[in-house]
Amino acid sequence: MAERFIDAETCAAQTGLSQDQILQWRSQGYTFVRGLIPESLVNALIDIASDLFPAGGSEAAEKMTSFGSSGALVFPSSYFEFNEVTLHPDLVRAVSQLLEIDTKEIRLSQSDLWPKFGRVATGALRDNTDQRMHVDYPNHYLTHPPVWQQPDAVELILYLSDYRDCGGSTAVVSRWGDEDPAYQWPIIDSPGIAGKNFINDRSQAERYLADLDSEVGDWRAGLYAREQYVAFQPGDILLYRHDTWHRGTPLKLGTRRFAHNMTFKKADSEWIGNMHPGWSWSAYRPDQSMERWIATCTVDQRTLIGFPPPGHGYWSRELIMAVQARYGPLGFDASAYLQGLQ
Ligand SMILES: O=C(O)CCC(=O)C(=O)O
Ligand SMILES: [Fe+2]
Repeated sequence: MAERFIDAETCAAQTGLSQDQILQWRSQGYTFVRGLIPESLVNALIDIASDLFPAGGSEAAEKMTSFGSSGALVFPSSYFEFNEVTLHPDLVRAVSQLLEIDTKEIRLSQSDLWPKFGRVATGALRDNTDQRMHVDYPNHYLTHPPVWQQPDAVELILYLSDYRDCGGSTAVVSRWGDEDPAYQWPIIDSPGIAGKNFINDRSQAERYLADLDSEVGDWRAGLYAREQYVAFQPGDILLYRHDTWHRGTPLKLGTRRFAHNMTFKKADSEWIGNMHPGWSWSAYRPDQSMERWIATCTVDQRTLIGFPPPGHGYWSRELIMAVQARYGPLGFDASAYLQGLQ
């Protein structure tokens, strides 16, 4: 049996993921890395989240019982560092290594930083404390993930806490190859799929599924028997997939864990939905932080959210000048787009 706890492997920011890390993600369904995001940005993000969210054990914390920040800290954010981490070039390069595509072919579809709290489970079917084993594809894909060898997205969790303080490791089930019984198609033996009730709480979900079909119950018990736990420290990143079996586990009582979930997909995978309101909807905010971000971020960062890259057939000189008129007062530099016309 493999070690139950998995330590992050350091990778050099200059070179990105190692061949071993890329291979592990491609064959086993995840890789766990350290050192991709600069420490100063990680610390800035921890400060932002610490100010924004309630303390562990507080009354306000008791009310936050589900996944995500409910829009409180999602892309695009008024916090510069949040956007900077989300579209960090080293992170995006790691995604391009895993998907074997140019960074220009990658789009962001999720960025959500949220607190999970250590408390006694409420007993509700949807309680998020001790999650049922699951795959994430149903609420990202309109369809079903493609064959294992042709992934079209990368999911990741950037941890901003230390598991030695708060517990709450994400558990993953490593894929053992094409014949692995845990990873056969179609992927439907999980709550909320193919007409089954959506139950998040582990014990209630497993009782329900085993009552429906005892073989499925036994098979799922096998998934739990194989789960391994990421021993995360601030800045560590779990890169995984929409078809990787995994789950969130309970935190130590009274503690708080910050996790930042992101998803990057292939630009032409329209069946993978955006998890947040369309990016331009944020231009409705009075603070104009989204426009300022667009105006001053890099050309590559713009491309990651669907802004047409230099050389794209969308652009004409007139159109570039119109966009320049919109964003110029906020610092936009149109030169790369103008050069792309030649
Ligand atoms: O909280 C975690 O560690 C994992 C969360 C998760 O997998 C989910 O909510 O889909
Ligand atoms: Fe998940």
